[in-house]
Amino acid sequence: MTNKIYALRKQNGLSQQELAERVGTTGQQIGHLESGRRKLTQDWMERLSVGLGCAPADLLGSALSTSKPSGPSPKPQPNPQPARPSGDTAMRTATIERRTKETEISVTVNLDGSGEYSVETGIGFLDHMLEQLSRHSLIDLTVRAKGDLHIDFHHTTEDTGIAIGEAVAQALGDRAGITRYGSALIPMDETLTRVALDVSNRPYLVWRVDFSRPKLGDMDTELFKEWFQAFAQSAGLTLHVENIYGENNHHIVESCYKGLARALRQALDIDPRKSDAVPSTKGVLGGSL
Ligand SMILES: [Mn+2]
Repeated sequence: MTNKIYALRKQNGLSQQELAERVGTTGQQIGHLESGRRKLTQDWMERLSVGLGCAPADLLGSALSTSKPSGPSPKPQPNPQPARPSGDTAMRTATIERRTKETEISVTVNLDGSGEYSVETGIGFLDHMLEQLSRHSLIDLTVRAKGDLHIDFHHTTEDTGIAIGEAVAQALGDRAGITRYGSALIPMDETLTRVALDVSNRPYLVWRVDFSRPKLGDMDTELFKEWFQAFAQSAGLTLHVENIYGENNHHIVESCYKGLARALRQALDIDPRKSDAVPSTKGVLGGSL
């Protein structure tokens, strides 16, 4: 990290979204600024320093410096980053780089995150869905995808599902300690969708979702099933998604992603009563797919 935005934001106890609201931008831009993907110009330094209660120059330098800023200093937080609930200190994070002739994708996940995301797939609507997935699962998610969008969105959509699923599977390791099952019932205005899943390492998708329009934005609605299939396969999920009723196609697909997010949040959580055991009478859920 080449600047201290992240460290100062954590000191202030702010999410990316909260800081974004203070300085009049999006959470995604804050992510880009933190990672150095967006240049930290004088203008950005001035805006961010107001949001973070420091001097503009305090934003420069390496992360985690303890030197006191000269301006009004933010209150230190006693425990800004609570550890995961079990005694296990292993980080449930993973980074996947996936490169084919059709797509180049990198994905980073932190299963014990706070729902911070930075997503760029080149497909606006897919970005919107993956941001919902992160926000509502509390999985921190970074996605960079460059695909052959001049052909169509199929490869990029499917391969993004594969890469995010692989990252989740890798971060889960032997799947010890997880709750394993999760479900959610998600209303969005006139729409109601049910998602149930088992982090079983037995990939299976049941998809009972119909769309009345062929496209949302520039994206073919038939591609959403491809994304869910790819994700279930590579993450090792038994995944059932059913739109019970609904009319608006945007609501229908968004409720599917939010349902997946909520069900994942439940299923991936460490079960405090059984945090050291693999939740199967077979004793095994893990292993590479
Ligand atoms: Mn939406």
